[in-house]
Amino acid sequence: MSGTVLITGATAGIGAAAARRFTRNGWKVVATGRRQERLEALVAELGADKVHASAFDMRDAAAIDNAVAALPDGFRDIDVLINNAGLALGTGPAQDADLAQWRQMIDTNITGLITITHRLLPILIERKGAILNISSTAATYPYRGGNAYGGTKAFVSQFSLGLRSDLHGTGVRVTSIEPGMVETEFTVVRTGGDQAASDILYGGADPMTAEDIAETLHWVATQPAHLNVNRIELMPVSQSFAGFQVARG
Ligand code: NDP
Ligand code: 8X3
Repeated sequence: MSGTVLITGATAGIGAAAARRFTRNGWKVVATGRRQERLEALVAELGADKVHASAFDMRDAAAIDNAVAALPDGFRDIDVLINNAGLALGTGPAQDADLAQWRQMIDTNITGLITITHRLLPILIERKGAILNISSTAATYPYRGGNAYGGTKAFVSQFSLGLRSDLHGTGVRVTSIEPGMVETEFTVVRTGGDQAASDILYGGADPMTAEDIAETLHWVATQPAHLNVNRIELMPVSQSFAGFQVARG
């Protein structure tokens, strides 16, 4: 089974790996992200017949509208939307957080995601397509410094379930994908460019790879049309749960 998939945030990490995974099995990919040069490199690598680059900022609703309206023949019939673009900013506790960073996470991870979803719902319904939302284990398990990021991902998980309910009877499938630690550019972005911090976090941990999540996305997208995977939570074997904390006076 193949079709056309629109992947937000395909300039790096999970989104770029998903673009490679889906094209490998004959899918056409609309690849989005802010970094035009990375999208062009993906087109050069995978072929202009397979990948259409569409550069826009998820926080710009008009840009989303324009990009969807400008999709060329051969890339308009979106069967699968992978809502992957997103980020965490900051690792400190809420009381030390930068409000602008919280707002950027909400504008990208929530507002951008619902905007492109709303824009594409008519075509997804027409094509009995699928929506695969990248949430996170941070949606379910709080940790120090997770604050607004975890909140945005809790929204994504709950929005996925709500969409599924609203789309009842349309044939559109909805899945919330909830990964734990995946080594991508995520931590470099989160720390404002601190490659050493990223290397320390992932070092020796044998984290999941972007390709692991891309494989999962492809598997979910190619299940039979009568089967909906509601949610999937994944972690590397090296990661698990910690206990509650108690402050003593
Ligand atoms: P990367 O930083 O490697 O990739 C993030 C992608 O999101 C990039 O393509 C980036 O593109 C895009 N993006 C960010 N902000 C915007 C914006 N304003 N407009 C358009 N695109 C944007 O991280 P990951 O691949 O790890 O992250 C992908 C998703 O997976 C995110 O939603 C993240 O929260 C989630 N996730 C990641 C986990 C991890 O441990 N890595 C675990 C669980 C979930 P560009 O900068 O070019 O705009
Ligand atoms: C990314 C995973 O644990 O850094 O969503 O929040 S975590």
